[in-house]
Amino acid sequence: MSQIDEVIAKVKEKDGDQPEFIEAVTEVLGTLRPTEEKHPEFVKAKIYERIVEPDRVIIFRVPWEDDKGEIHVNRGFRVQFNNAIGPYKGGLRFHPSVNLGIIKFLGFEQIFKNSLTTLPMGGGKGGSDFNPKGKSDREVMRFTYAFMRELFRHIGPDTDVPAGDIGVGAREIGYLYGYYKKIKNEHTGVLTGKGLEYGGSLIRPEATGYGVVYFTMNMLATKGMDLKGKTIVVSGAGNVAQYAVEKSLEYGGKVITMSDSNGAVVDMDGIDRGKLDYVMDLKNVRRGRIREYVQKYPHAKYYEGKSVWDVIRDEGIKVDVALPCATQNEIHGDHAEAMVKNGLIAIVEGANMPSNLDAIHIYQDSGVLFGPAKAANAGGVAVSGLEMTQNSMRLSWTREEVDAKLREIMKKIHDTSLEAAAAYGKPGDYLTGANIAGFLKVAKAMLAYGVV
Ligand code: NDP
Ligand code: 2IT
Repeated sequence: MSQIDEVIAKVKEKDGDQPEFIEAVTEVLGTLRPTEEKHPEFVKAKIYERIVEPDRVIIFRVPWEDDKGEIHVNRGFRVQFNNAIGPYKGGLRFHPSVNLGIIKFLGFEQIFKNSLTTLPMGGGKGGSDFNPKGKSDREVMRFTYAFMRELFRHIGPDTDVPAGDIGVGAREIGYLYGYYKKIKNEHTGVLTGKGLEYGGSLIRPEATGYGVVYFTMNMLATKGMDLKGKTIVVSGAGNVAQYAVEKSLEYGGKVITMSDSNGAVVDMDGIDRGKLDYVMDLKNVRRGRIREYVQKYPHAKYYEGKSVWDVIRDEGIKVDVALPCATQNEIHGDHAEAMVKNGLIAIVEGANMPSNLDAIHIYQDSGVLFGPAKAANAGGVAVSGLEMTQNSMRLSWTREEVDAKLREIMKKIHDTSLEAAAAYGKPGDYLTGANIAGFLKVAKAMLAYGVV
C-alpha cells in the first residue's frame, strides 16, 4: 500500500464524521500519487500524513443578543491548517451548514490554492453556523463583534489573516475590522476585503469572479477559442457569481442563469449589463431573493427548489461553458453527464469543490476542459495577498495595476498547472497539475523545517 492510500484510509477512519473533508483529501491526495515516486524524501518524512492534520483547530462559543434582547449561541471556528509558506490565510463563512468538516475541507484546499498564487500565504479557514439571512444590520453587527471578541487573540497580520466567503462580505468585514481595531488599538492588515477607505484593495470585490473568467479565457485559448457568443451558465448570485457574470459579458458571452439557495432563474434572452445591475442591487443592497428577478423580467423563468444544474439537466438546455459559483457539491454525476452529452466545452469552478467526485470523473473521461476550484478561483485570495502587500507598504495601487497583476497571476496559475500535469504524466489534466504544483512548494518547505 502506498503512503497516500494509507493516509486516505486513516483520514476516513479518524474523521469519519467529516464527509466534505474526506472528499477533499481523497481528491487532492488521489492526484498526488505520481509525486510519491519522484520524491521518496516526502514519503520518508511522512509529508502526506502531516499535511492532512491541521496545525491547530480553534472552536469557540459566540453568544449574542438579537434586537428583542433574546440571547443566541453560535459556534465559531478557525482552522489554522498549514503555515509552511506564509501566515495562515483564508476566508470566514457564515452559513447555518457550517461545521468542523466543512471548515477543514475549505482550509485544506486553501493550502494548495494559496501556494499556487505564488504569494507567501499559508492555508486557513473559519466561520460560524450563524445565519445572516433575515437578520438586521444591528444583529449582524452584534454577532460579528461577539465572533471577533474571541477570534482576535488567534489572528494577526503576520499570524493569520481572515477574509470573506459565503455570508461574509463588505458589511461583515467592516464590523469585524472595526471591532479588532478597537480592542487591539492597532490599524494593521489583519483582514482582507476591507473597504477602500480603511486599507482595502481595488479589485478585491471583483477578483474571484474576474479571475475565474480570466482562467476560462486561458483554457479556451489552448483550443483556439474564446467566450464570444458562448452560452454560459452561472450558479449563485453572490460575490463570485456577480463578477463572473460581469466579466463574461465583457468578453461577449451570453449568460443565461443565476440562482440562490431557494431556486434558479433561466433567462434565455441573456442576463445583460442592466439585468446584472438589477441583481447586484437586489442581492447586495436590498438583500432580496433571486425569485424577484422574474417579477422585474417576466419573460425569464424561475424554478423554485431547483439548482441551476437540475434545471439544465431536466430541460435539456445546451451549455458551452459552466461556471458554478454557489457552494460545494452542487454538481453531481447526472448533472455533469447531461451537460457533457449536450456538448459542454468547459467547466470552470468559482465555488470551492462545487463538483462531487462522480462529476469530476465524468469531466475527465469526456475530455471537456475542467478548471478546478483551487486554480480557477484563486484570484480572490491572490488579490487578498496583494491587499496585504499594499498594507505593508502603506500605499495603494490603481485599479489598472491590481487588475494587471491579477491577470498575470491567473495566467501563471494556468500555465504552471498545465506544466506540472505534463511533467507528472497527466498532460491536459488541470486538476492533477494544480494539486501537484500547489503541493510541491508546501512539501519542500515542510521538509526544510525538519520534523515540526
Ligand atoms: P456569497 O455569500 O456572496 O454568495 C453565495 C451564493 O451562493 C448566494 O447566491 C447563495 O444563495 C448561494 N448559496 C450559498 N449556499 C448555498 C447552498 N447551500 N445551496 C445553494 N446555493 C447556495 O458567497 P461567495 O460568492 O463569496 O461564495 C460563493 C462560492 O465561492 C463559495 O463556494 C466560496 O467558498 C467560493 N469562493 C469565494 C471567494 C471569495 O472571494 N468570496 C474566493 C474563492 C471561492 P443565498 O443568497 O440564498 O444564500
Ligand atoms: O475560498 C477563498 O479563497 C476565499 N474565500 C478567499 C480567501 C481570502 O483570504 O481572500
